[in-house]
Amino acid sequence: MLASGILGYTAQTLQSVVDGGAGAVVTKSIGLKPRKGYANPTVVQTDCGLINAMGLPNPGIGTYVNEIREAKSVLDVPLVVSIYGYSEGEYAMVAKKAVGAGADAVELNVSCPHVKETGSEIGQDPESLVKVIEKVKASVVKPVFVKLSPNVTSIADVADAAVKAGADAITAINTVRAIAIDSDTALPILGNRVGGLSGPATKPIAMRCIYDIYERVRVPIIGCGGVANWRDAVEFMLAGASAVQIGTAIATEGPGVFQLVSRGIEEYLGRKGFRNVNEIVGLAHKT
Ligand code: RRO
Repeated sequence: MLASGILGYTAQTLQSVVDGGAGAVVTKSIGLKPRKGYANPTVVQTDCGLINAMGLPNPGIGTYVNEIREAKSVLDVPLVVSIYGYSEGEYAMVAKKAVGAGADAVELNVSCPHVKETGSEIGQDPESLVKVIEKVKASVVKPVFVKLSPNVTSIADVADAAVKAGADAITAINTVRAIAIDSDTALPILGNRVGGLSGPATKPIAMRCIYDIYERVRVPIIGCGGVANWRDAVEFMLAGASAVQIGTAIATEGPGVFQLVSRGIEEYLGRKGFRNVNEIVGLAHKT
């Protein structure tokens, strides 16, 4: 699946990812009202991944429903709409509009690492998290994924609370809080100063999160964080992921990365004598 945040605004960019072999796509996070996002620079490249602080730029669901309808008319894979809000009522309203326009599922972003009063401020507080999920579940009939932050003491506890509140799947993980400083200016590089790290450096963190969550809950886990090739994807599945999302690797490998990963997984299954991916999900937990 395409991870939220990359190439996820328009039907055309989503289609380009499907052409590259993605089996499902997730949009950029959409809220109730338009949001401009932070001042540039919003992305910085490090030697182990990207740090971004976009600041949730989006046109708001009122406008974005047209893009959802357009995407549904051209895409032949499931469309997941990522959603954020500042209250449970906002999350529910956006979810309802997204599903009304054709979303096949919603992914609740309760894990943006740096936007105040939404994102991880909700995901790090089990009481708020439960309220958001219960309200969204009561408002839509489509599956509700919940995307969690690694910036917590126990992601398994958060996943457990999410599943008890009705989450149909857990996406793990959003980016890891990070900062880059320029030695010449002696200042942080990003406009927002603090951002979220994605890419290769986050893979072992995501692996541990998936592993911990798999030990606690019984809903599908969608692994996200540093997947760039089939071996990464297989390792995520062995840790407990039923599916994987790819984002940052599109910047380094191109959209064809999805096809390479899918083919590589199939070849691995064949070589090892497995009939399908279900046979490897969580295999690393066997003693
Ligand atoms: O827009 C962003 O800056 C952003 C979001 Br909403 C998120 O969930 N994760 C991230 O790394 N950046």
